[in-house]
Amino acid sequence: MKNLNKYLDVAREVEKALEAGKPVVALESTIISHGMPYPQNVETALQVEKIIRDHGAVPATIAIIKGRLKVGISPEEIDYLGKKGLDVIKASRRDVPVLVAAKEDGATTVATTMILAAMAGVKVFATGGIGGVHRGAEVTMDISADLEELGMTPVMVVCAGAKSILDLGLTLEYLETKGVPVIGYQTKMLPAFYTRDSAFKVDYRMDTPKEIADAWVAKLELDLKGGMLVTNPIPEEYAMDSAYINKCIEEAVEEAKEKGIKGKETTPFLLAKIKDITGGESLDANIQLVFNNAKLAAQIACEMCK
Ligand code: PSU
Ligand code: MN
Repeated sequence: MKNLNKYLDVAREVEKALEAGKPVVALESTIISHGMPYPQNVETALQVEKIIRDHGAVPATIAIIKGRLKVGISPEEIDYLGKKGLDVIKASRRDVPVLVAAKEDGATTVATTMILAAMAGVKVFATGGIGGVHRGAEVTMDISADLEELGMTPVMVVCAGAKSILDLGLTLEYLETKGVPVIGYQTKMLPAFYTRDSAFKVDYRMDTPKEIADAWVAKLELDLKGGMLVTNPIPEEYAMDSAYINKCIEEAVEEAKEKGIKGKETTPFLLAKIKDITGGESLDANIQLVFNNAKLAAQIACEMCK
């Protein structure tokens, strides 16, 4: 392996777990600084780590701090990123070398979290929702780097599907092209983040963490490039009414178009707008589905270590 020590800091607890073949679950930091307001972002991030521990795995929240690539940050560092919020640079793959050289902070997206997790040898990662093919991408070409990363980097991502701020049909087509298996946990339908269903089917339904772990280990051992996407529906009691949330999303997408929001601003703009329109109801749903994904990811990571 390349010597990455010059750039990479793996937390002692994470390193020890990896050396001992114990389960580790990666977590992203864009969700902290760009995905939720303070202080709920910090409370959620700390609670997610606790849930992972309660289910027998070691959490590794990933970020770039003063140019260091960090796999496993401290509660103080989580608080720092949460307070600094939108002033932390949202770091996708293309941003990494610049932030490293400039010794800057970066909040890692799904794509970048996968990259750093893979550098450290972490194979399972839990988040809320992934980026995907945006609506109108046939004109704007706005396709999240998350999808490219899933096509090339060997980290499993456990999420609650994708929000319908995206074109879910095109997102699935893209993942198919890139050879990424899309698994539904106890469901045949692709969950749409706030809701348990969408109009689209996943590739495979799997009902236990073990089934998912077995498929993932096979993909890793066969050295097939890329990751796997596990979609876990939001728990019934926290799911939102689909007609209502879809109307809010339409409104947010329309406003982004009017304001000419582009590039890396699009997703954070839409997330914040939806939260405003729903008066915080979407934030509660968001928090609960992340908890739910953390639990499943820990269960899968534990199965892989048996
Ligand atoms: N979708 C969400 N919540 C999020 C994100 C996406 O429901 O917090 C964040 C993730 O970090 C994801 C990133 O990797 O936005 C995707 O941004 P973009 O569409 O610019 O690639
Ligand atoms: Mn984009």
